[in-house]
Amino acid sequence: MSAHVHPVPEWADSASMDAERYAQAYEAAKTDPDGYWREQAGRLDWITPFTSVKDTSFDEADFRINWFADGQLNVAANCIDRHLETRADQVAILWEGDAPGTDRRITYRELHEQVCRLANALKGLGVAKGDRVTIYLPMIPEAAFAMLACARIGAIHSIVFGGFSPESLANRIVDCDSRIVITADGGCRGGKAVPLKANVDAALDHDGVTVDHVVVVRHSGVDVTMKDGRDQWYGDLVDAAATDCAPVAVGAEDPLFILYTSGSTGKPKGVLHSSGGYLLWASYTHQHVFDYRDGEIFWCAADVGWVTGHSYVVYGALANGATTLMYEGVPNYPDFSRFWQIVDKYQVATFYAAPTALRALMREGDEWVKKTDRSSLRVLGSVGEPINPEAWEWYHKVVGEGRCPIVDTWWQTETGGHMIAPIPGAVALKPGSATLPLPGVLPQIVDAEGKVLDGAVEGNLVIADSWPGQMRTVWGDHDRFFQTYFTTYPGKYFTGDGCRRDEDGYYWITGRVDDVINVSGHRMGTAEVESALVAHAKVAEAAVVGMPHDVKGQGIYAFVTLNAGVEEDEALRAELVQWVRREIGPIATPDALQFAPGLPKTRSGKIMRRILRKIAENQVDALGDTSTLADPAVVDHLVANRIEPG
Ligand code: 6R9
Repeated sequence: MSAHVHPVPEWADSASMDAERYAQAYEAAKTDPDGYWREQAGRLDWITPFTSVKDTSFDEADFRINWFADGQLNVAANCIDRHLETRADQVAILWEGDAPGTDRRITYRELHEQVCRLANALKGLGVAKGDRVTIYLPMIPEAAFAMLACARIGAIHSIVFGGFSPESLANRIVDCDSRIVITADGGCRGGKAVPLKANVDAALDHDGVTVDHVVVVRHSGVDVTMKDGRDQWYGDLVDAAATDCAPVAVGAEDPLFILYTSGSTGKPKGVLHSSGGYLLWASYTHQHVFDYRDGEIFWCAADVGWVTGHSYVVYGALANGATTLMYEGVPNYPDFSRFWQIVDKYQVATFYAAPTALRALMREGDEWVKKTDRSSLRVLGSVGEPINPEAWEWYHKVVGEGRCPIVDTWWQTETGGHMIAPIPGAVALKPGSATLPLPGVLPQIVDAEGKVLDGAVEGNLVIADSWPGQMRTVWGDHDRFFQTYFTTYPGKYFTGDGCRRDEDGYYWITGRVDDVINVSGHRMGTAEVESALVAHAKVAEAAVVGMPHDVKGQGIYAFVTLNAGVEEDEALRAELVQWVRREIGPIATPDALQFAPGLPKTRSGKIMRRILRKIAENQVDALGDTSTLADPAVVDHLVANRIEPG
């Protein structure tokens, strides 16, 4: 592989880690994890100091994951209170609204007051330590207030991305049995209204939802119906609440949040993160991977509905006393310069986004970028999916003018924070590679049988030992946690990703090896889309696969078998596409939907997705062996009726 190598930047000697310190830290974390993480945990304020550090095992017989287990802390106090002495008047959150010219600035002092008021209001509604609070908000400061208010009183938040449907929201409310939802009247994205409160109302009509309180932020100004005794305005509640609320001491292993994510089978899993280990990981990685420097403006463009927003818009950034920028809107509204205008407006130093957004902007041409200044930028980040070298080079040359290192960060909802990523002062870059593991991360590449492969090889990516930011369980189903991640390769955490390691030891993520697809950086289980399709009265069976997509990375291709007697036509095709959109949310909208009188199945009835993937990719010459199919003729029909994705 002769990838162009970009050397470490000239400012490496003033960076938070240079090559030598990185090598030392990596070695220390590997040989003496207790000593290394005991020292690193000093970046947090502890109410009760811990004595035990790492107490973990991935083996079935004594499976356990505990970090700093006898220590106590409060996450909100770490993100706010401890900064008040030195930075009360520093801006904690810069907010830029969807419409240019709408903005807010919240200092650490104001953040403290807002979070205390809401924490008191939640207590007044009966929320206690360990209770689950569902948050369904747009990208507004109240989302951060709500997260931190929960953390302050030891409640567990569960954020549901505002693009999810009432059905998806209801499922997530029921799964973690939350009795309270914090939402807004509506959101605004690209000048379009998002009916959040109406979606909540619809979700609460679903069976099994037992929500007592809905707290509604007045934001977009749309009309909403407020149900007496259940719904209350956020503004009224916090206005009436006291401005001081003592942070409760929580155990390091007590849960901080649940975040639902898609897997290869079944319903989305409630990924549960800890308070101590998670916050340490978010803070440590934010510091080193972005080479964050005091006083700089940090912008992570992800929504707080995803893990990237949790760890880098809120927890990592605020734990480090940063000024974090929250942007409500989209990259292309009112035009394709918007991101870079915001960079100039706030003099952003670090910009962190998903490749899908970069590819969408790249194809509009360089002028939109070049007419802005961007001289404040120092580090650029990428997350969520593999970044193709072409987009990488564009990001580097055009957006960063060759000046800013690109940190391509590989990690997952499950990992809590960055895992494989270049520390900018320490590691030379290769476009398309997430480069090297962070201290404390022990990646291995294994073959299908689990044999560890050495040297330059390709296989499946596993992590051999625990790190502090690791998820602790699947909410309500610890066995599913163990089964999903620790049984494919016993004794190791299986990531679900394929990976190549080159001759320099650099890691190149090749994408998911399970039935998870990655659409615009959003994870989707093909099984989820299939179950939405078969829930339609006219559908007998469905098989969904990913296919390459220029902008989204992967698109969704659905094969649908209709019930006997149902006519195939364009109206039904459009109806089914809309149906999925309504059932799950716009991010799950199929890019192509092909009617399939039969699906390619083995004699034992297993759908051969390998063949469907080839058809979706239009690689019909490479279908491979079809002789084991129960009825090889179905393949010819599918090939002849392939849909060109629109
Ligand atoms: C943070 C986040 C996780 C999956 C992961 C992988 C893909 C994320 C990547 C990347 C290549 C990167 N992924 N970052 N692939 N290079 N830098 O995205 O979490 O939504 O849980 O997705 O995303 O396939 O397994 P999540």
